[in-house]
Amino acid sequence: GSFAKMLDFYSQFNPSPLSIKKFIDFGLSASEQKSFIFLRKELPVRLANIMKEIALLPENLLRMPSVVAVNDWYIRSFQEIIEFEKSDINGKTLEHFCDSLVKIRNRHADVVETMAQGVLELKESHDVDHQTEHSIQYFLDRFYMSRISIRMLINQHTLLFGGQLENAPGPNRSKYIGCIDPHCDIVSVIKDAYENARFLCDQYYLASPDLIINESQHNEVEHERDIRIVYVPSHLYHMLFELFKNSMRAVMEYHGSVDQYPPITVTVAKGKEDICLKMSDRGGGISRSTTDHLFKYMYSTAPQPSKSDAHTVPLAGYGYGLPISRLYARYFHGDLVLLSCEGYGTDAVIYMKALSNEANELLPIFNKTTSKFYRTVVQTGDWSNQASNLTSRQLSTNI
Ligand code: W6P
Repeated sequence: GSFAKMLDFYSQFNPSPLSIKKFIDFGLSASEQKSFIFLRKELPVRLANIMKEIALLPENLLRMPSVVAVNDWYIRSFQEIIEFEKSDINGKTLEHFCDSLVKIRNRHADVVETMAQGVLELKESHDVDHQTEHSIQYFLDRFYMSRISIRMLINQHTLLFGGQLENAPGPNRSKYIGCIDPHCDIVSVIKDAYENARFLCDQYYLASPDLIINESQHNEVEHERDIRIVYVPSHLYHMLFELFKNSMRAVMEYHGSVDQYPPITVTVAKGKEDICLKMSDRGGGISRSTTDHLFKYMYSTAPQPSKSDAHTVPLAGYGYGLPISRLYARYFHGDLVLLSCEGYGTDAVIYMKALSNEANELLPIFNKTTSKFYRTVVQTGDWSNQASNLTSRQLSTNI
């Protein structure tokens, strides 16, 4: 059928969210053939759902060259996958499918930066009103979440069946199921992210704050030493690395040249429902009004310092790091929140589901009501938002 018809067809289906437990069960028992049959439907469904939503973007954003490029990548990838719709299933098809997935993953490698560029192009050529900004925020959260989920599916299939070391017998056999570690040691991911952020920090500031890790003493559930979780270590690393960079920069900038910098403390706690990581810095904090902005794409979008600039800050700006990190947390029904005390420091908390069967993918669904969000005007306030002209004395006299 024609491209538009296929897009319409697949966009009518809702994506099927999988839990981490389902990913594991699937990875342990399913055949490559079964995975192929699932993905040749599920990938076009997820692609079509988000492509329909791209089409709802404000026209002037859709016309930006970077957004046109991203849209073209999606069209090409969608077409490549639906080629397999009626394929006979044999060894050759399965191999070709794996190759196509790898090609698609590479094609979409720079989507985040390219979309950010598109938003910049819009900002530089148009006045962006409140409503447009709101739509873009709503869209990018859904768009990037969709991308995270599609890459998760592609990674699972190619790692499980792509014939790498992963599946080798003997000592090279990984304990991972695709990109999931069924016994992810949280503290080692924290140390890894810390060391890599510290390397950048030392390079730029010639010093760095120490790290203190508190593993919750009241390990409610098991009484083992290390807190472990069934999770995607690369997602956790991504969030922690981003938070460490922010905390280190804050500490170094706030304390100037001193002998001792206050350490960054990470508390790890495991409860019945949640695993929480709280990272606390004494970097002077940020105002409440700034905190609200740190997850906004439009606020974070600033021209990148040129790569040739020798003074480029290695712990570079907020960029899209925080909003994307929060999406990683939310992807499996966790969250990432910031709580800052201006004049003192900042706490960042990562929540994760402790139970792998509760860690379900959180996926954007396209339907008739979705388009309303792109047209509806931002709710007008029904709370006062500035000081009244009347003083409290006048008020009390009036009463
Ligand atoms: C700050 C600002 C910030 C953002 C994210 C994480 C930690 C911190 N610390 O001062």
